[in-house]
Amino acid sequence: MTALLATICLILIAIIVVQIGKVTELASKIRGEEEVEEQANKRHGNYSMLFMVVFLVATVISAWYYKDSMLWYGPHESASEHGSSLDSIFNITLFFTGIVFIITQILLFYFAWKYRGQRGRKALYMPHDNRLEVVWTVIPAVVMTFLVVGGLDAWNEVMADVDPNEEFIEIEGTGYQFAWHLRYPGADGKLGARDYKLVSATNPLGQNWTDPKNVDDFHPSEIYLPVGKKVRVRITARDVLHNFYLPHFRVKMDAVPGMPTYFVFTPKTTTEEYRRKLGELNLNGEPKYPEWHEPIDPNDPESPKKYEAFDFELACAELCGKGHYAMRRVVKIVSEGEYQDWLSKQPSYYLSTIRGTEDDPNKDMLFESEIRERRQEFNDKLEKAISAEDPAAKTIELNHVNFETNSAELTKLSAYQLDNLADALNKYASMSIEISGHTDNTGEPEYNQQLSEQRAQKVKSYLLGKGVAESRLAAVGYGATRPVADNSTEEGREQNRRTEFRITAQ
Ligand SMILES: [Cu+2]
Repeated sequence: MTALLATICLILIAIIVVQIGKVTELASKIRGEEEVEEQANKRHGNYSMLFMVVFLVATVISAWYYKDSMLWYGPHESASEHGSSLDSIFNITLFFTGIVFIITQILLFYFAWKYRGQRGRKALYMPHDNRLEVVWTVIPAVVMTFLVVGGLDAWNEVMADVDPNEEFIEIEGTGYQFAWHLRYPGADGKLGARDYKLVSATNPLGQNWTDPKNVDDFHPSEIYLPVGKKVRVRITARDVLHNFYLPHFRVKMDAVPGMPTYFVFTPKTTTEEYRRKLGELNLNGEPKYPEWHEPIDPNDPESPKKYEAFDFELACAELCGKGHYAMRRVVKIVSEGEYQDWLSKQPSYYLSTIRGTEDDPNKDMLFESEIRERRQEFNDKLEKAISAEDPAAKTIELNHVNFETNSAELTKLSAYQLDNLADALNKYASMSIEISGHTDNTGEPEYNQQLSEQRAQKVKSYLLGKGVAESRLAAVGYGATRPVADNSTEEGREQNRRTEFRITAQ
């Protein structure tokens, strides 16, 4: 029905237009063509002047109205050092192009009005004018040179790589469909080597675990950075083209598979400072940016205000596939103290996920730091046992002493803890110990008894080899008779298979 009415309306409008045309034609025949045409020209000229005024006023008003939504104004000020020089390039360019825009629009409409068709006026044919050519070539050339040189200067500042001798933080962002994998260098400050051939389910970045620089690298879910420190971001991609975009820091760089790119920037505003700025009040006590004072959930007026919940963010600025929108990560800019605090809580990816598993190429060795940690741990336990009054507290489990399956052969890495024990026995010359072997309850009791004895003996011989007197060492096998945990679970059985020693004299 509506469609029918609309069609009828359109037909009627068409008929009216045709009729008006016919009336005008008849009227011009009565009054004479020329006069009518001149009047029409004058009317059209006036309309175009009116259009110009409305159009320019609307342009200026809308630019003013939306200025706070633009990246380099008001609430969207740059939060990085180089960002401010990019913003001023934008402003200068907008200033000059704005002037040219307004002047040319005014002239365009003014000339169209002034030189509208009039009786007796003839067009002036001017094939060439050197002076005019020079004017409109030289002025734009000078302005363009000025803008381009200023732009180049900003570009060089933004794109300058770090000097290897200066202090900076290097982090890495790897884009894949559809997320960012972030990597930090850990305590050594250096990112470890990668090889795409090593990429697997457990090694998403293809880190080479034999490179010691990889040992402390960690993979956070958010970007944390201290304010005022130079940051170099290494940017790569694992599948298709992505784009590493930090809008508030004016950082934007393609992430290209097979070709690492980089960007250097220095954050100058912390997240907290930026939130405060967005929530600022003006002199009358009213919000300076009212849109930032709205609740984040429009249906819940009690929810936090937008400025309170604000976070810097990392996005992908390449249309990389249908899950592209999901490539968001929160960026937090904090004080140096908060940053160090956060750093100290980040677990190394290798040590927490790879170390000791099938994928660990370093299974058969200990890192210096691990040797130190284990020694410290052993000595602490020993001191505690020595000073304990309770006889039950005089027993220490040798938790890093292990044997090959169903055998009394010590594993290679057991030597480290046994050496700690030998050192302790040499240090406390009057100390005697009883070494005891324990098994779980699977298998025949006789076999377990025998195996536990052999294992205790093996530890004893090791210590004898380190120069400890035989009179200070006893070796006993207890089989499965002294469990410390439930033998019905695999976890419990693992705890029951153990080697201990008890201080019998000190
Ligand atoms: Cu992407």
